[in-house]
Order: sequence, then C-alpha cells, then structure tokens
Amino acid sequence: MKQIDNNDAFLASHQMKKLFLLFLMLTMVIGIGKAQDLQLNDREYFERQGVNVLVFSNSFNGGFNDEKNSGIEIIHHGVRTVQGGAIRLNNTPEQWDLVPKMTSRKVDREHGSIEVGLRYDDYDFDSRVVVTAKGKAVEIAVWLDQPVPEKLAGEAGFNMEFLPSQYWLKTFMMDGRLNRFPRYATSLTVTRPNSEKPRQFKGFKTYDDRGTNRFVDPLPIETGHSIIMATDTPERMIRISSDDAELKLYDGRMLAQNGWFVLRSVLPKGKTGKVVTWTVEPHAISGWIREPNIGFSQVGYIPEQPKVAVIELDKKDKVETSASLIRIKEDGTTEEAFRGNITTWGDFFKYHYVKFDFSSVKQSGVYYIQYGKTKTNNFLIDEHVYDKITDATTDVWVPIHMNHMYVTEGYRTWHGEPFKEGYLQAPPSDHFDLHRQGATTDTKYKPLELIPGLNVGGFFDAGDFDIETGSNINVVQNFIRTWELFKPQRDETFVSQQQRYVDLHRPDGVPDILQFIEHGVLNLVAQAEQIGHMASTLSNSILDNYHHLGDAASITDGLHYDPSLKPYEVSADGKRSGTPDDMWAFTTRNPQLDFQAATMFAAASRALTGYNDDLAARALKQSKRLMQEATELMNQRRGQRTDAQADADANWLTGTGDGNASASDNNANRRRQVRARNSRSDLATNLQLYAATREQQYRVNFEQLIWEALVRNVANTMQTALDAVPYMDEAYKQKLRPYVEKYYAYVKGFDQQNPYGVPIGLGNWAGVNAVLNFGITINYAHIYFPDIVSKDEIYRVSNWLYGCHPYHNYSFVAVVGAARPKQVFYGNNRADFSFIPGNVAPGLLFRQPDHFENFDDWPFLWGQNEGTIAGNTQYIIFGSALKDIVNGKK
Ligand SMILES: [Ca+2]
Ligand SMILES: [Ca+2]
Ligand SMILES: [Ca+2]
Repeated sequence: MKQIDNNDAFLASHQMKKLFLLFLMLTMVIGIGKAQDLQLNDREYFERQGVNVLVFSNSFNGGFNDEKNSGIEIIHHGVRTVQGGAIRLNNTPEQWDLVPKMTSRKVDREHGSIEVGLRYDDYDFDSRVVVTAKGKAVEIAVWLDQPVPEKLAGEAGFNMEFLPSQYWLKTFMMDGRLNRFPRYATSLTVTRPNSEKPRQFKGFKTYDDRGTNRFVDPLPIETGHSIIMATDTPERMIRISSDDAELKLYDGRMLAQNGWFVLRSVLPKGKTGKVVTWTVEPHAISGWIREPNIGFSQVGYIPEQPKVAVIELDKKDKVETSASLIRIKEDGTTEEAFRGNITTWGDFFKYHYVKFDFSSVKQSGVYYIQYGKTKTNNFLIDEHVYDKITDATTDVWVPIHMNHMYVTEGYRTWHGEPFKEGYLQAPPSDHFDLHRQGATTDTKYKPLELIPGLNVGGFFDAGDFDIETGSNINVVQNFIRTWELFKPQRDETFVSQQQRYVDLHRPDGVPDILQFIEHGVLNLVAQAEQIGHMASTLSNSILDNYHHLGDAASITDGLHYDPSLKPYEVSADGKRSGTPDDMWAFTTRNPQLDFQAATMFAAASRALTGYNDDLAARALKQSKRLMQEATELMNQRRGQRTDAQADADANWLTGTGDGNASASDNNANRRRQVRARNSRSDLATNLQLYAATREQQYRVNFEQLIWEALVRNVANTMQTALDAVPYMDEAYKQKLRPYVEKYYAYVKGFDQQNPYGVPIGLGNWAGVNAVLNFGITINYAHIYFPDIVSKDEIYRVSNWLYGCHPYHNYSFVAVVGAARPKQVFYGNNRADFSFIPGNVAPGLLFRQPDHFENFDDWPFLWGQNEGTIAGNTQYIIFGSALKDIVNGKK
C-alpha cells in the first residue's frame, strides 16, 4: 500500500476514480430519489412503489349517492384506505348526503397534475380541485371562481375519508399532540336546527329527529394544521398539513355505522382563487413488495380433480421457479408431498400471475402450499369436501330471511315478526332504493290506504328488508328448479305459517325447500289477489327506517299509521300511531312483471300440489288470469312503447340489493339490457309453460325463438337451451350440439382473458351472479354433453368462489371454506362486523383503472359484500348440481 501511495501518477488516477465513483453514486441517489417520487403514470394516477393516489378515477355516480368508493382515493401498500376526497357539504357525509357531480377532469402531464371540476346543482355551486405531485407528496388545492354560496358558507369544505378498520387503535399526532384513533365512536356532538342542514338526496331525511326539528352534527376529535396518522404502522402512515386552512378530524361513525374517519377544512367565506391547500404525503416503505396472494379452493379438492393454485404477484416481485405442497401428517409433523414448477400466466391489470399445478397429488389428507416464504392455511384433499357446500345457505341464510315470521335458532332470536301493521298504498312518489310510484296507483286503493293481506310470506331482499317482487319471483323459481332437479328431502327447519314461527335446526317432517316455495308464493299470490297485479316492491316509506340495523320487527312500530294523531302519539286503544313508519306497496302496473309472475305461479302450482293444495289452486288461478291480462296489456303497448315505459321496466329489473351495477348505467344502456332480457325471458317463459302444460303452442314458440337466439348470443342463451333438454327429443339435442361446442370455445376463451378462467365483472356491483350463472351453465353442459364439456371444467366457479381469486384467498361464501371463509359481509348484522352463514358475497369489486378489492375487515361496501336473496338461491342450484356431478349422481 505504501508503495502505491508514493506513486503520484497512480494517486491522481485513483482520486479521479474516487471522484467519478462519487459522481456515479450521487447520480444514482438522485435517480433513486426521482424514482421514489410520485409520478403521474399512463393510467392517469400518481404512483410510487407502495402508494397510488387516484384523482376521480372513480367519480360519484349518483345511483346510491355516496358509495364510499369515489373522489380522491389512496391505495396504500395494496389497500384502498382513503377515499371521498372532494368538496362536501357535511362534516361527516352519509350515504344520502349530496355528492358533487364531476363536470370536468383534466390531466396535465407537463405539470404533473390532475384537475377536476365539481358541481352541486342544488346550490349552483362550482369548485375546482387540483392535485399536483410534489416529490413524495401531492398538493391538493381547492380553487373557487365564485365565493361559496351564502347557504353553504361554513358548511362546504374539502374532505378526505380514512377507512376506520385500518386506522382504529393506531396512533396519531395533531400539531404535536398525541392521540389514538378510537375503536368505537364516542366523540361529542351538538344539535342544530334542521333549517341549517344541507339538503339530502331527493329531499329525504336519514334521521328521525323525534319531533325536535334538529339534526345531530358531530364535533371534531382534533383540530390543527398538521397531522401524522398511524405513526406506529408504516403501511398506514400518512402526513397531512395545511398552512392556509384548519384541519379538523371527525368520526363519521357518530351518525352512521358505515361512516369513515373524516379530515376536513371548511372553505373560507367570501373568497375566490386558491382557497385551501393541503400537502398529503402517504409514507412508502422502502423496497416494499406486496405479499404473494396464493389463490386456491379453501373448501379443498376431491382427489381426481385438477388442482391449480393461481398466485398473484407484485410486478416487482421475483418469480420463484417452484412451489411445494406440504402434507400435514397424522402425528402433526409435515412432509413435502409434491414439488412442482411455477408456470407464468402473465399480467392482468396491476399484478403478475403465475400458476402452481399439483393435480398429481391424489392422496386424501391435510395440505398447505408453500411458495417462497409464503405458506397458506391448510385445506383438505378428500372425496367428501363438497358434501356440505349448500347446507349453511339452505339451513341458516334462507330461513333467517323469511319475512313476516319470528325466526329463532337455539338461544338466539334472529328477528321478531316484522311489519305487523301491513302495507299502505304508496302515493305517487320517488324512492331512495331505485323505485318509483307513478302518477296513478293502478289499484282500487287510495294513497296511504291499507292494502289488506300483504304481510304474509316473502323473503327479505338482501342486507335490507324490503320485498323486491322481481327478486322474490326469481327466488321461488330457483327453489322450484332446485326441487324439480334435485328433490332435496333435507328437513332442518321448523316452519309454522299458523304460528308465524321459524326455528332453525328443528325438523318438522316437511322438506324445507317445499316450505320455502310456499313462503315465497304466499306473499306473491297475496299481491296478485289483493292488488290485482304484482307490486314492483313492498318497501320502506321513510329513509330513516330503511337503513335499519337490528331486529327487523323493530323497523316499524307495528301500529297502523293514523295521520289524525301527532307523530309518536299512540291511540287510546293502542292499535294506531301518528308515526308515519308503515311500509308501502309500490303498485305501478308492469305487465312484463305480471307475465313473469304468471309463469312462476304455474310452476309453483305444480310443485305445491300434494303439499298445499289450496295455495296451489290459488297460484294456478292467478297464473291464468295474469297471463291473459298481461298478454293483452303487452299487445296494447307493443309498437307504442315509449322510452319512459322501458325505463319503468328497467327499474324493477335492476332490483337486487340496495346497490346494483345497473344503477350507474345510463338509460339507453338500461333499455338495451331490458330488451335483451325480455327476449330471454320470452324464451324461458315459453319453455316453462311447455313444461307445465305440455301444450304444443309453447314448444313451437320456443323452437321458433331458440335457434336465432343461440346464433345471436350463445353465452347468454345456452342455459335456457340446456334447460329444455329434458322436455325435448333427441333431435333437439343433436341440433343443440354445435352450439354447445361453440359455447365450450367461449368458456375456454376465459383462460386467455384472465388467470382465473371465469367471467370477471367490472361493474359497480361485483359479478357473483354472472359467475354463478356461468357455473350453472357449465354444470348442465357437462351433464348433457360430457364428451364436449369434460368434468374438469366444472370446478372453475367453485375454485373462484372458495378462494382462487385476486386480492385475497378467502371463500366468498360465509362459513363455507373449511379453514378460511370471509369474516364480514353486508348482511343485516353488518354493524356487528359479522355475517349470516351461507351468504354469498358479490366478491371482487373493480375500481378504475386497475384495482380489484374485497374488504374482509369492513363489511359496509355492498358492491363487494352484500348477498342477495336471488343470488343466494342461485348458489343453491349451482352447489346442488356440483355436488351431484362430483358424487356421480348426474
Ligand atoms: Ca322442514
Ligand atoms: Ca306503524
Ligand atoms: Ca332492496
């Protein structure tokens, strides 16, 4: 070393090298610094590894108002923890508070900013929000060209909302003061005169003010200019500061259990220009790579079925060359049962997908998958894994959703007898759950007159408690189909219509499915008899009891509404009250709905004969009458159909749940859907009528329609075509064969479209219904054409449902999926962060432009977590068919 030190020439060159290295390192550091900054990417959001800031990639659509899915959003280390960034008119906005309309969205690549124009039509109030990348942070600036309107001064502000389940129990610091996000809402409130409250959706009120004429307004938990949230949790840490505005932190759960933590700055009065500026810096963990999501069937696998795990990877993650299947032996020790290569599927939206095929493992046992450092929970390979997949749905979920009954299970009462006071004729009105009562009632009843006899039978719609007639017709049809295809004798439910009492897990000698058919028909036949045609819905009349969470029997007071009494006053005989809480029947006549009911009644009459002959006869009588009247009405209307009528039809067709994909569609789209569904329903109706009556005219009609429909859309028509097979001859089946081949090519096409091989919906209500339809169709295509659709194909949908899907690998069916079903659902017990066993979640909700999500710690987003009565009974058909195929009965 000494020798070298004395060599001046060498020293000089050495110094040069050192300088050069230093220069290289500096440029690298700057380069890394740049790479770590938020960049506006080609999908039009700000991105750095671990942080995505979306600016109105998803805008408020107005369908269900504030769906907690819109505005400025942050996806923080893979989880969408922040949303609702927008100008809002409330401290803690609820679902039915007004949302702004996005009037423009400009992406400025040169300056790295996105600007949106926001407008409240009700107040003629416009604003602009400009989000600009500034290093690791974004600056959010609110611009006004006109001052805040007088009526909104002090009410309009810039809000951002933070997901409670990801922030509660975490620390935060406001202007240096330490605090912790509360697990449960217990902060302070004040009341203010109703006149000061900004208008709610369509003028409805979310609250019952008990005659005080005042609304509740939460007070802030903390106020200051600089907040650091989740200092104890790097994945969630975020810094927000503002020099020109005060930041106020609120707990939205004070007003509504689905509220979020809200950070807010009120817009100043009388000012224009740049009025509020926030700097928002979500922390990014250096070198963060999202944990692999190993998708597999939590229910397990039967030995001979294909077994392929789909592994979802961060695009920056290194792909392993192999994975292992580990067997847990009877003594609790483990051994490697199989080691296999990882194969690449490719990119799908924001992640990279690879597969691990362990089909060759056929030994019955308990296993888990090990991929790199990630290991899954255990699952079974066994002949019997599918045996119980429908039991929770039939034994628990369905009976709990029986309306007008007292429902009990062991020590627990699920609900008392709801709506004892019955249903009133709806006056002409708009509604909050996508219904409308037209200008006339189309009945003999006056507005608000009691329609007798409707408080019997029927099923709660979903997470809400209304009877959607279209859905209930589907439900009865699904039960009839289940009964006729599978004849399930299962009897685990006691049902007494006379006592209006249901007891779970108590056999009563009658197959439950027959009792469910009876229960659905009792309400629908009462509608036909009492109203003269079908109601579009039996639903809440006031918004403040629509969002009810608790015992269904306490939604209304059980007393007849008497407008001559004061609100909250009860008559001397204790039978009437002045509280306008009674449910309404929406009765605008829709002959398409009547026609659908008529075909269902014909099938129900067949199913109920020999069990409840009286009800079977009533159903048949209504079927014939409605069929004739609906046909005449439709003939009258045909050719003179207006778009308005098509929209009216669209209203009932959209009806499942209290959130629905169709809600956001524009009317033209909805009309197209209605037309397509009408043509399918004509086909299905003719088939059902032929099955019921064997009259040749229906068969002729069906055969006239089916081939053309198959040519037009083989995917949508195949199920009806397959349903016909048992009623038609061999020639029909032969003629159908090439279409089944075409359908099979369509099914195979999904393997190229996405790594999971099922149709993945991108709507505002996740696509479980489409996936279940797909599953039922494949099952029957296999049953009737096993040489075209092999048995291996039937597991696509079960794999998806039970855990092989993006985001996480939990089963979408409550309690089904031996080791890891989802834990929270949007059922009527959602406020308890719970589930009703057997519920099927809509599943993977797509958020523009590239994010799939299904929260399992936050039940309140209906588009991903709400099960519907129609969907869950569809699942019973799917599961029953799957079990029969697996067990060799079909
Ligand atoms: Ca029973
Ligand atoms: Ca009442
Ligand atoms: Ca509903």
